Amino acid sequence: MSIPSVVARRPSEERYSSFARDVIEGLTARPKRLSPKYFYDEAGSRLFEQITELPEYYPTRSELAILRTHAADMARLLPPKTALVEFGSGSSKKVRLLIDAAPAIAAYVPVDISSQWLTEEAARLRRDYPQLAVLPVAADFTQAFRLPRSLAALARAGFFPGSTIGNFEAHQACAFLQHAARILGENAILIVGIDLVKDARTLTAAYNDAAGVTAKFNLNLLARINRELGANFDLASFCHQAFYNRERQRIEMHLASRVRQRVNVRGRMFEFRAGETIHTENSYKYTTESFGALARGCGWTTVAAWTDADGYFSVQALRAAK
Ligand code: SAH
Ligand code: AVI
Repeated sequence: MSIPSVVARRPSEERYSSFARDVIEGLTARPKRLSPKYFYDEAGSRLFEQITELPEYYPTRSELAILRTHAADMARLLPPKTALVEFGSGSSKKVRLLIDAAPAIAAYVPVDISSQWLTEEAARLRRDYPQLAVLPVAADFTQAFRLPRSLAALARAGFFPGSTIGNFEAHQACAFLQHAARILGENAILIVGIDLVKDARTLTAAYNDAAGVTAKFNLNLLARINRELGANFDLASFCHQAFYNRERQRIEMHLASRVRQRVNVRGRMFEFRAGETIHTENSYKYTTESFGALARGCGWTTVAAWTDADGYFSVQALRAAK
């Protein structure tokens, strides 16, 4: 069986220009905004990995605890000879718990926008699981992308951990769930990680760590715009802000301009008032019920839901409607 190692990689020039277009559009908007998908160049992926190990950032530890306890229950939901597609695979650490528990997983398809990081992590996984077909796809999972042809004979299931779905607005989460149903097919299982609503102190601390790693992660977005688009953001004159918006049940991350200033991006000048922010990320928090209702409205039924001992995080198995 010949297996392409990476499929559907878009030409770098195309990726570059959509990045430039989105940055210019976002900095022109009022309020200014940038998409969190652009956090993840290689430096951003490395910083995210550091975040997952911070004492304040509970989501990774909570989700890993759920997976450790319930991976066998999740494995029972998968049909024999399954290709598991992970959306936003990052370091592919969590999936190892599923692979270890589920002999049904014959192929693993990590999909990630951070292409270099993806290639390195896929190589590591291949070394550790020589029997498993590891077929990375470098793509934006919100857009159409092709799966490797060699999956044709396998059943499909999805894995979307990390509460990455929380970085979408509700309508985007719904569009993603419908898109995933088309990719995975009728009756498929999708295992999703959801960060739960909890006290504001715990939430706020998770995005304002004492070591300043989340601040670096946020500011790396400006560093990336400087690197890739030749912009002249002065990183020292912006600061990280993260707070819980209780009404909307989301953490908001912003980059606030410390002073009045002008920034040049590809020959265009963008003005900032002192205190003006660029909104860089929302991280929505759900209840088990509110996420179940969202999924139901978008073509999926909850078949099982697990939480950790603190009730901080939930992993849910959804089934695509026929
Ligand atoms: N699944 C891992 C990583 C979560 S971090 C975990 O649970 O720890 C979010 C991951 O999604 C990053 O690796 C990032 O590169 C990827 N990502 C974010 N937006 C994306 C998009 N639009 N398309 C593809 N990958 C994306
Ligand atoms: C990937 N995503 C779910 C993380 C989150 O918690 O929203 C990204 C992150 N942003 C700041 N810290 C972590």
